[in-house]
Amino acid sequence: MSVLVFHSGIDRGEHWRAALGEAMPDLAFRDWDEPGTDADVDYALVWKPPPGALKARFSTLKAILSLGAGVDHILADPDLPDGVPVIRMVDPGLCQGMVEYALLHALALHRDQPAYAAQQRSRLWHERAAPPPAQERIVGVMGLGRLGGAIAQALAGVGFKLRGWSRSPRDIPGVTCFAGRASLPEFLAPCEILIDVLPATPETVGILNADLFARLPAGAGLINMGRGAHQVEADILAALDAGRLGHAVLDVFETEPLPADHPFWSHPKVTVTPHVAAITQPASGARYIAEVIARIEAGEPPPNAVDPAAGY
Ligand code: NDP
Ligand code: OXD
Repeated sequence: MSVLVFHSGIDRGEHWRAALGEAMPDLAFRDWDEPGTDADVDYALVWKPPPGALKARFSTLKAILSLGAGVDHILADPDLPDGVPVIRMVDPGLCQGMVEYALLHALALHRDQPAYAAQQRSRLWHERAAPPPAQERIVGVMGLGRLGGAIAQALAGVGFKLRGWSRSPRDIPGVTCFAGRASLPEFLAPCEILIDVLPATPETVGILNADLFARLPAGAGLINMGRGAHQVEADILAALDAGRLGHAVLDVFETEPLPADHPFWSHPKVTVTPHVAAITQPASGARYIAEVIARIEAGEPPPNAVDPAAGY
């Protein structure tokens, strides 16, 4: 029987205990603070584990399993156990949530919905310029992995003209793909709506900055559903105030929770959501964890292991 220890500030442990109990009846589930020995723990399923704790407490770990698709919350720990693989979450439920969020906000920006919402608050009946058909609207997706790839395909399915950008070349039907830093200006140039779904790595920190905004068409919409570490928030505010960006939909922030006095909260051109674009669904997430553990127990290489050099 394998033993799994669970840590998360947000996902409720009892849901995961039940879901993992169903997906893997022979797995012993232990909450982070539950009394018991640490000496027999095989797997740690975690979100934002306290720095240093995985190494200090668990000497027999076979893998660290991320509760989220992003692994920056684990790799930020400078003192991880040596040689223990970190595994990304790949959950269809999470992916569906990300696709829904991207569709919701890309369509809202496309149809000028934030401006109509502001007009309603002012009781103003005013027909704004009609939007072009989706087939004439160019949307760019930064990050074409499990989530970005699905988002790009879903947006192409609605009819938008899709461009995508990744580190290595990708081939996605209906999406014009660009790869590598050198291609970033060419990728950005016509994007009227830009969606960030990149992981936070040393290469992507601060990528949403004044220089990048200057390469977009004036008035472009921005959706950051990747990580707050990507965005230079002072540059977003300056670009919005200068009309360089038309509107920003932000799900992630440099500091989370977003401080109560942050200008984003009341900025008329900013939509704030509290890092909820998508969350891992315990039922489908548990089936994935069961599959990962079965592969490791069978002596196979773990799927979706993070490349520590690349940071994702
Ligand atoms: P993947 O690892 O599957 O994909 C990452 C993509 O980003 C790949 O296409 C990769 O390129 C690309 N990429 C990485 N580094 C660079 C770079 N330096 N330049 C260009 N492209 C780069 O990740 P997922 O799709 O599963 O998740 C993406 C991120 O979404 C997560 O890391 C997390 O930060 C965020 N997220 C946010 C959520 C929210 O609620 N807001 C929920 C879930 C995830 P390549 O294809 O060449 O490898
Ligand atoms: C994730 C997240 O990485 O929820 O899954 O941010």
